[in-house]
Amino acid sequence: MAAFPFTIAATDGKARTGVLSTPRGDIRTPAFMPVGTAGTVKALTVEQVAATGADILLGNTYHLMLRPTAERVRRLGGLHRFMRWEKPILTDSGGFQVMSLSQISKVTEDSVTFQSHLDGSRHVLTPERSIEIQADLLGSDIVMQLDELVALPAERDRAAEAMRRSARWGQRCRDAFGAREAQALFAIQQGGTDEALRAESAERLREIGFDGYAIGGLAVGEGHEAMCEVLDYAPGMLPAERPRYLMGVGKPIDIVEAVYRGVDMFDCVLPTRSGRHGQAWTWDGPLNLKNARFAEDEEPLDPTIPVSASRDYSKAYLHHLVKAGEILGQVLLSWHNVAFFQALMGEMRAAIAERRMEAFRRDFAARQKAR
Ligand code: PRF
Repeated sequence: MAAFPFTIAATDGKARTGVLSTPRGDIRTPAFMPVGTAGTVKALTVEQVAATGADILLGNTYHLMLRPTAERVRRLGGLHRFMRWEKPILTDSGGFQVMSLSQISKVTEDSVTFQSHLDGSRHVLTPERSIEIQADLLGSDIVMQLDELVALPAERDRAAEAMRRSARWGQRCRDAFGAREAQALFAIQQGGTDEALRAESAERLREIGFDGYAIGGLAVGEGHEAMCEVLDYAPGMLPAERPRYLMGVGKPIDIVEAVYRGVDMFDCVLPTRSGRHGQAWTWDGPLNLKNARFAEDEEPLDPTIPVSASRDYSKAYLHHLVKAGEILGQVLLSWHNVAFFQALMGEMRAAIAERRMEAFRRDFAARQKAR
């Protein structure tokens, strides 16, 4: 029995729109999950995040286990209560963050050992410990399996080894997770840019059986074209009746291309990170609010997006805040960007339901390139 019902309301080519139902609320797909790494979507209150229309946030095992520790979050009532977000949370398992953030890491068949980027202290993550942290201590709604990944370009043997170890860790995560009514466990496909390795990964994971399937190991330096090539075949290797999640992606154009190819869920730090650096995402591509051309531009970023950051503040004011290094500039641009990403997902859900995804994709790509 699948933990969370996933209802596909409409398809258009390979693209799908539907709802993943959880006890904490519905997730409309295609969905974008703002990243709340350390128990906060950086610079935003949960009320501001909710106003963007986000149905679900992402949290990180790696960061929370180091600070304030998963045990402390548990004592304080779990991650939802701690950060005051009552809607669904998906947590990443830690494998990717260990590789990208920790000072030293060593992977064996049993575990990954790493040194904290905060204070150099030594920590161990096993598949079983990652599940305990996510499911029992943080209280995540969607738990990700622990995986191992390699930086691209990788030797085929290295990519194969990491993919097979990830599949074995997937089985250990499945066993540790057991059967739960109110929480779901997602697998992570690996295999680099090799079609046969991706197929083997998908087959092993399908055999184990999960509530959803992620595509991992992309957006790690291979470039947009190479990623799209993998996305031409990878989603189709995963069960059509369960949600497919492309981890850590991406730019609006990457997300549109992935939805077109059958992906249902996304997460990325881009809207908040670029907001903190003075960048605003729009239908006409990214704007750098530091640019002098906005100094006396009285128009808002987008009057159709239903948060004040997008609708009510002038670009001239945002330009001033960014130039002056004011913290409110980071808040408003982060807020606008998260709201823009939600608006983009909403437009794609409508385009798929109305069977005009092909035209949406073409028009979107043309407008993003305009600048
Ligand atoms: N695995 C995990 N988290 C991730 C990734 C992955 O491959 C990626 C790759 N883009 C982002 N986040 N566990």
